[in-house]
Amino acid sequence: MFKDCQGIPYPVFAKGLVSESEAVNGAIPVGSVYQLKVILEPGSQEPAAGQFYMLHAVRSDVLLGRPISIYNSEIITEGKNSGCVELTFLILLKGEGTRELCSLDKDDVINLIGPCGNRFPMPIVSTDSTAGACKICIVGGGIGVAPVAGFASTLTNVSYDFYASFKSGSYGLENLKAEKLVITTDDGSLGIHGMLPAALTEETLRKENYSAVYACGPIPMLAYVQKICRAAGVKCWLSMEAHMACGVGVCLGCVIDTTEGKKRCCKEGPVFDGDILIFNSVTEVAGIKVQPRREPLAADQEADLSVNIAGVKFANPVIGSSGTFGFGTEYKTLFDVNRLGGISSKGLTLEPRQGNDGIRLHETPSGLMNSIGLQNPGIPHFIKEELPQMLALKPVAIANLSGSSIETYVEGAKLLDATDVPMIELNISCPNVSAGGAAFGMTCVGAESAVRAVRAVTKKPLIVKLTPQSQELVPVALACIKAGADGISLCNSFQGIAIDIERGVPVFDKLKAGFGGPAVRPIAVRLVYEVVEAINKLPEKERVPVIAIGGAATWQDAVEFIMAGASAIQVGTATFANPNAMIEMIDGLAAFMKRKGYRTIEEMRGIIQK
Ligand code: RRO
Repeated sequence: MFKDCQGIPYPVFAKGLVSESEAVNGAIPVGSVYQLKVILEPGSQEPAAGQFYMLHAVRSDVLLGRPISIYNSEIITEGKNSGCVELTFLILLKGEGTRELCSLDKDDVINLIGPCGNRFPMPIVSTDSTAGACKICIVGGGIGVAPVAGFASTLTNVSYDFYASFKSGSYGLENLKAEKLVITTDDGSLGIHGMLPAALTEETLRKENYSAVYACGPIPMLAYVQKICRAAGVKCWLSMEAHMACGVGVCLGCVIDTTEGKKRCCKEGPVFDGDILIFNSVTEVAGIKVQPRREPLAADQEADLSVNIAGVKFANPVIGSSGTFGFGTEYKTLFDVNRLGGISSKGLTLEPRQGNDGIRLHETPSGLMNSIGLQNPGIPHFIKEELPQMLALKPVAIANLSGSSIETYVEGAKLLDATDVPMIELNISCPNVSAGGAAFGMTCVGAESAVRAVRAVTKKPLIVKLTPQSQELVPVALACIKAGADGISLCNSFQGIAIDIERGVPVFDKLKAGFGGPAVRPIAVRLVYEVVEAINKLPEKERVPVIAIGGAATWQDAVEFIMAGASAIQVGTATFANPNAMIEMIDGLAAFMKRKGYRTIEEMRGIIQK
């Protein structure tokens, strides 16, 4: 047993066995909150009320465990697990990590780090009968009910009132022995219609003569509890939540602001003396600035997803990325490709090419390396065989033009110029060829000369696809615009090396290979941001749109790129794993814009730039 001098157990790394996992009754929407019971190994210690565990499924697609508060803990008294600790957690389905935890089945094994953090201080019970009431007040908001309900169930000889606030419905209140249980719901589905202030105010605190308040819930609710407690002169203990990686105080990711400086939620918390917590204004949540609230679009109004790129109208901003979508028809039987905004062809050269020898694909955690080497049927073949099929589809057809020299780029551009293809994407960023490709995109001089030469032979809208490998990416982008680019797409794949450690050789014949997929997304978002930031400084008539490329897989990723300043998003690797990824992206984008009141992509575009 590891405990500190106050008897609070220290965390250990352990395996637990799931004994029960089911959706809780009463939560709305149904299935949004799960109850997970986990049996710890024999000899494990019981946690104290207020502590939490980092929970991580053994087979998991997320990197880190998720901090989940204890709802209940007890020692099993019968059966083969007699003497073992059984923990109960209530888990709100929020993202991938919690979805995994909620999908666990009985007898699944789970990794736990815990119990973590401090505990709720026990109320002081007065033995002096003349001292008056010492009833405490317990407040839970949403999933924050779990730790405070867990705390309430450990109280003996202490009377308490319990205030529970939910958006809709209620859960987690079954074991309470409150003198008074007050429920509020935002939608009026249960109890008092409204939020916590509809039931608990400074006056209530005074009238009920509470000796202390214990609360856990959303930040605005805790800020309110702090405010009324201060006004009424009542002590409050607030259980806080923060993003964390380790749970044991080393990652320093979960700090929150207090009058005594930054404190770690996992170590000095999660329960804090309410007096020391600093809550910021309504334009911030947990220290993070937020955009002013927007009204959703009317029920009968849909967001307009269409975008105009270099004079070409796209029905929506989602484009199948070059090299991952062939010529548009290959995916036709897998999903409705006509719903896409655009399709960029495989990189094309004047002459047909066989591409590279050896291994061409290599998967990494969250990424895909490739060394295809510009295999393509050649532009004349493309024009005769593939382009007509691309043009017959609804999405805007984009011809991705590559070459090994200025001359071959120019000859290819001339051929494409004579077709009906509505847009050319000039690829000066292929990482996998010995001549041309990324060599042009690395420097301003190289990029400018390629763009100028191609611009001279075609009036078609010209998007230039850049490499993230350039040390001067922003100047390269500006040089392309100066030379006549109508838009920029970035970024092509990053360069990486993979090694076959058993054979002691590089995985790829050409040693280096292109690297893309979700792993690169945050870097791509930064590069898009920086290029858009530079473009925004140009005179208005010289500004061009930016198409983001780099690991986008979900609608949330698309929103992120648009908020960084992109006008559209190309999706590559994600389609291989989930052919529906782009459809889900379009639908999710529309739903998000409706919910957030964005009528057009332009209204949302670049909002973090402003
Ligand atoms: O064919 C390729 O190896 C390739 C190309 Br053309 C490109 O532009 N980007 C990439 O990652 N691979």
